[in-house]
Amino acid sequence: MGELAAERHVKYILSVEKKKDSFESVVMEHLRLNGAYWGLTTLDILGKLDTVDSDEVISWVMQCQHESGGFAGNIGHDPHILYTLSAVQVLALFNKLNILDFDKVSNYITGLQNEDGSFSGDMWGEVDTRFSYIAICCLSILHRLDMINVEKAVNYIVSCKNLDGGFGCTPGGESHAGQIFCCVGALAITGSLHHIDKDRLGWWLCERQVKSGGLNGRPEKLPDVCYSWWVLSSLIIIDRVHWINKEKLIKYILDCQDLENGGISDRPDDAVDVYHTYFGIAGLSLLEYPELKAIDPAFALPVDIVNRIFFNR
Ligand code: GRG
Repeated sequence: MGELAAERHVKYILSVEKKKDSFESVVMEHLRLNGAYWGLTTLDILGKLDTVDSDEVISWVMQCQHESGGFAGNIGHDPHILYTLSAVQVLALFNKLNILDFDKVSNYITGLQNEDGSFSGDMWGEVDTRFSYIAICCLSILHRLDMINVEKAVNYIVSCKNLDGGFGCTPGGESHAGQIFCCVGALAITGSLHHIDKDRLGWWLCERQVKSGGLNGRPEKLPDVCYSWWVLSSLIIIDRVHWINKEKLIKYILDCQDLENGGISDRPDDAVDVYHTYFGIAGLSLLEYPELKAIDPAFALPVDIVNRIFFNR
């Protein structure tokens, strides 16, 4: 089996940040804060976060904050709950949460909870269990979970559970591994895992492994490296990770590396990007691949950062 080309991946991540006119940078312009979270967390898992200028990053992150308290994907764009979590995660990586006005950010998130317990992503109202996870994760990091109606939030997530044991975007929505991560993560953070039928969900999740060793996100779909995160983190949280073949998955992720220029793609020989590089390396960390920092499956941040947030205030 090949090895993880860690140094090349570090170079790749740093090069994307520098090439602001590249295709990848241009298409990522409006969601740059998500990209920053993916890239910087990858560097931290690889033990190389100190290769970036933290002051520069932090000053840019703070310029993405809107007067409502929410963060936009880039300077001058509209705020959204998606980028608000990324901003909080990036500041947490650099141990700089203290520069945030916790109440202001939390008020923005609290204002997005709907009467039925669900969350909208922004003022335009789209509802999705992704936003429930983000609200719960973000408020928990800010120690402000008590500002929302947690019971209603949990009941809404449970109403998105399907007969196959999985979860969808909204009630009745098809089970999808990405939404399952969001629902399982949110239930873990709120201490509500008893709502999950672990054997039934574990069975559905382990059936995501295909012949090549890679994982897909739902039946009959192609494998994609990013599901190494969405599926594995869920399996770990419900204590069923031993139901998949770890060796084969490690091999699949390593086969998706660009060994010349660094970076990881969705499938072998496809073009690499920061998103798949992050979820490939985060997946390897969940698989306890050597020399990688451990990552927390519910908060999607390195375990040492999560410990600093919750035990070292
Ligand atoms: C902090 C890690 C972290 C996440 C924040 C945004 C979010 C919360 C979670 C997103 C979860 C999600 C829905 C992931 C799936 C993304 C994806 C690859 C969607 C592709 O869907 P299709 O239908 O692909 O294009 P398939 O693989 O089903 O063919």
